[in-house]
Amino acid sequence: MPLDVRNELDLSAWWMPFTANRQFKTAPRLFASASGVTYRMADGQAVLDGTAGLWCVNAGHGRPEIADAVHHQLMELDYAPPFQLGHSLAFELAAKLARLAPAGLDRVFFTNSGSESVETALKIAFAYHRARGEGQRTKLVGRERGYHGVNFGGMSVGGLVNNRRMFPAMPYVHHLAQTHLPKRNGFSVGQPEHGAELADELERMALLHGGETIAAVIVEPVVGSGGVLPPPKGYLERLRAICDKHGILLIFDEVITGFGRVGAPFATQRLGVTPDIMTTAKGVTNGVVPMGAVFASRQIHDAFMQGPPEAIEFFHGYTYSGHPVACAAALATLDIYEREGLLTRVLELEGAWAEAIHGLRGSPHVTDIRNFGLMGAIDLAPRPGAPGARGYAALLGGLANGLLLRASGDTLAFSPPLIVSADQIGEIFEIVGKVLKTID
Ligand code: PXG
Repeated sequence: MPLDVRNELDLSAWWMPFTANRQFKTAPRLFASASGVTYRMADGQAVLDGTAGLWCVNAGHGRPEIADAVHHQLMELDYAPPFQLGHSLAFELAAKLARLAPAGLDRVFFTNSGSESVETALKIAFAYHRARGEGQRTKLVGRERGYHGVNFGGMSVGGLVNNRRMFPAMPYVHHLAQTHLPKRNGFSVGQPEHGAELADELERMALLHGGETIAAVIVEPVVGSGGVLPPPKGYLERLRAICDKHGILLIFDEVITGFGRVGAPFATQRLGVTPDIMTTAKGVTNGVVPMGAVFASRQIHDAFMQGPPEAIEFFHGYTYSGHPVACAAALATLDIYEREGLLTRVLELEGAWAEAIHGLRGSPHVTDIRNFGLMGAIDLAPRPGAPGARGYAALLGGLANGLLLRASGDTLAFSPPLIVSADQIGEIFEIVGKVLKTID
């Protein structure tokens, strides 16, 4: 029996995140169950998951192997403190993750979310420089349209105005220009041709502030929340070179792009540019138990390991760092990824993906389309005087037609589970095409 949510549920107490609470509570949209690439809503409607939850359910929903591993772990060892003590699963998982990462990025610090991974990475960067006698490196560089979670460091380096305007940000943070150049790169398939020179702003900042005062630069190798912006060809290479010239650490935030989303374990491998630190979360457990993992280079890690061996090297960590249940979920998830070839499956799908999404060029309201790996975005022209209204109408239209898409302002984003079939990809964009014709 479908649940009559407004009569049977008290909706008032949960202050919902990133949500128009009052609007939502007048017409709540509740998920009831999920399996494979399909959600079922509380009203009984089946909905194709065009977003892998929130870019996280990479192996699809309802995987029994993960459920069994979690249940087993809860009964075996439900919790263990991670400070000055340990348990074997966290070591096993860290070793497995290190083998997936690019050579050299093989030291792993566990967190519980993408936001915590970012804070951890920024703190590693500051503490690394300090350990080497370069404590004057107090500045950070982020980028416009970047999203690095919601805690103070991540918010400060982030570049989405609505996430920043209500709060005081950290000082000494500068931002590179965003890389979306629709006039030069409109409707690019994959990495756009133009814009590598935007990375040279980092050189300008180094000249202005002193390169030796900048601790780190953080970017998403492919921007996710900010609207799926693949890096212009040559851009990340230039950023890497400028960082090397000035001793600045390069951090890739791979919270979305990690774990197969772009056809390789991590985007760094697909794009051929290696950072010094890499942040991950989401797909590490298929989204089913909160967890994040920060990868640091051997060189960075070893710089901490210099003092007396009884000294704690890094005063940082969380009650739930390396939580046994999260580790069990992650190990079962990595097994699925490996067994089903999911970390590279996108290489087979991305041609069909690109063709399907770019097939909507010319549909009503569409001003740009972008894709990379199994990520895609469609920009809609905003309704005059009502930015975001058309995107929201598309979200509702998608749901009514059996598709979950992500609307961020007037940009529609797509990132289905990596088990999606070519037919389902066709279905996703068929529904989007239909919705675009019906919304005004
Ligand atoms: N970095 C990146 C690149 C992310 O995409 C975070 C950090 C923060 O992760 P947590 O686990 O703290 O939420 C993210 C999160 C969207 C959307 O609509 C994307 C995220 C979160 C919420 C919404 O695109 N990504």
